[in-house]
Amino acid sequence: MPAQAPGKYYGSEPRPFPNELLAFSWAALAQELGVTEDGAFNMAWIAVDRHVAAGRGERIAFRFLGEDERRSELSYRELAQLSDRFGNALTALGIGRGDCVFLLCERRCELYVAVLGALKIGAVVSPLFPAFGPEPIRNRMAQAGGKLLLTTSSAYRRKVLPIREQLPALQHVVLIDDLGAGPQAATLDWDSLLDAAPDRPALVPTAAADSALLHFTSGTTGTPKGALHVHQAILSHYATARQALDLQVDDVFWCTADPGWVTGMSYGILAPLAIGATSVVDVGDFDAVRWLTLLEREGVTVWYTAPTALRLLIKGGPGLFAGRHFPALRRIASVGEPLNAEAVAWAEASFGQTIRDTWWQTETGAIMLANTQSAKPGAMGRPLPGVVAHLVRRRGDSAVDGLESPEMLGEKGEEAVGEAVGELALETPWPSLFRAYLGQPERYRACFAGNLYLSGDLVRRDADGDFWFVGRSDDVIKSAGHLVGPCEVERVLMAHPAVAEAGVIGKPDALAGATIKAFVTLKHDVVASEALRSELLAHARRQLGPAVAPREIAFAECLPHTRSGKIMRRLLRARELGEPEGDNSTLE
Ligand code: 6R9
Repeated sequence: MPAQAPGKYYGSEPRPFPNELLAFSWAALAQELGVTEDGAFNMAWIAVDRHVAAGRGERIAFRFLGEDERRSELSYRELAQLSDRFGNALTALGIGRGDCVFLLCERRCELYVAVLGALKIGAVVSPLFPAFGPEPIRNRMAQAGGKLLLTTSSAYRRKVLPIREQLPALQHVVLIDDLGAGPQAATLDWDSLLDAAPDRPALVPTAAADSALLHFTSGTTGTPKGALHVHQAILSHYATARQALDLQVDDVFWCTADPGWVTGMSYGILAPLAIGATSVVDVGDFDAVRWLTLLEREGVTVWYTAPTALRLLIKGGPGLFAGRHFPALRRIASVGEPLNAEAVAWAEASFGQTIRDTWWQTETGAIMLANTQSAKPGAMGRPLPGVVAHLVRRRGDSAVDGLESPEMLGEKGEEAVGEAVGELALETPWPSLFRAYLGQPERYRACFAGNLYLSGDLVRRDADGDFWFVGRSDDVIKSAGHLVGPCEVERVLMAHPAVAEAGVIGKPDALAGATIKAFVTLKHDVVASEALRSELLAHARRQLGPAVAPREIAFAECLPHTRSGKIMRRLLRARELGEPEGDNSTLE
């Protein structure tokens, strides 16, 4: 094992980053992106108009793929012009700096134009998952006092009309497809709105620290939290897309996330635009054959996706890959949940490419840890340049008290090295760090201790300096005195050839405090049986030892996931214990 070089957060061997990335600074990056000294800073200008000004306007920004194989392309110049028009239309409607614009529609051209147009005039953009029903829409729009909503006529009729009276701040509803349904009272039509708008530049001078994006995220308890991000976050999107995804101007990039999830905004829209790459946008949801066809036919070079999708592809069996080739694909990255080592091995066999894990949160706004050159299957990687990560233990027993000076684990002086398990904490600030939970200042304050942001994730750092996911601190199980991270158990179960996916919970137990129960789904050609159950129990016991191995294993057809692909252990637990299911607004 190589010795740790003093003062390095990355370890010394192998060097995960080329020298020019290690030497990077936020100030130099801002300069590279054309940020001037006059204090004006607009992420949409950096993402789009900057390329037009530099003579790159004819490059393709987005290639949209419709349900019916229809394709359309939008150049940087067209995106700049359309977003100007939408921005000017918003201004004409009285929407301005700091006003909140909500988006509720599938991944189609108008959504992308609207995001950039609203950002240009300093409005705050909040994208909702298109599959949300009325209640999650109402909750989020009411919290933020949304003034304008962009949606489709069918979503409007089914989901928004029933709650519109409960949204007193909502002044305008813009429908992007007034077709068929006929005009609806008290709504505006996208085409007429854009036709009437002047096509001069819509830029309103915004500043780096002005609010730009609002992403709702669910906690274990309480209402969804609206994490607010500012214009300069795009510095993080740009830097991390290069560092962690190796995204370059010539790439054909496919980020499979919907903009309703932070990944679909930071990396589905802003990062590839800032870089000047071409993004493929697929309107459809996951479909194994469609996805593989898309990767192959569109010549995707960099693919950013999530473990659940990868596991669904694995479940589809090797036959899916017959006769397919992916010569263009040079990078696969994953985010959102633990990436098991088997999925990495499968990708190496199926695509001839490893999968590089990345770790981040709605709150961090951009990737913080990533497997770059030194990909260790199953590990999340190491802090990116500009990110300083520590492992801490909160003092006091409570999850939110005792934050004043958390104990640093495995530290020697300034160095954050050495093997340890603790809560992942990041030194603040960085450009895409969230600036508020809208209207919930105490919950925001509870995320910080001194200059550290506390992530709420338990993580193990190994002797090489690689980070491994252990679990959300709130999902952690205390069984017979042992702290068990559900993810460690799930990882072992998924290493068994019969298992596609596993979700692990603690079941209250008078003796042990909690016992460990696992729910597993099986691969496509595997049949559940008592013999298999015993085999899995034995396998887990062998790998994990009796203190950590599940006592019970149940076979399931599927596991509950959030729309961003995370297993909802909280829901598995509630269903197991017959408790109320709580806030299910993000359930897929
Ligand atoms: C981008 C995003 C954040 C939570 C995070 C952690 C989990 C994210 C992960 C991962 C294991 C990874 N998570 N990346 N767990 N391995 N590579 O996912 O944001 O929806 O806010 O979720 O997701 O628990 O704390 P968000």
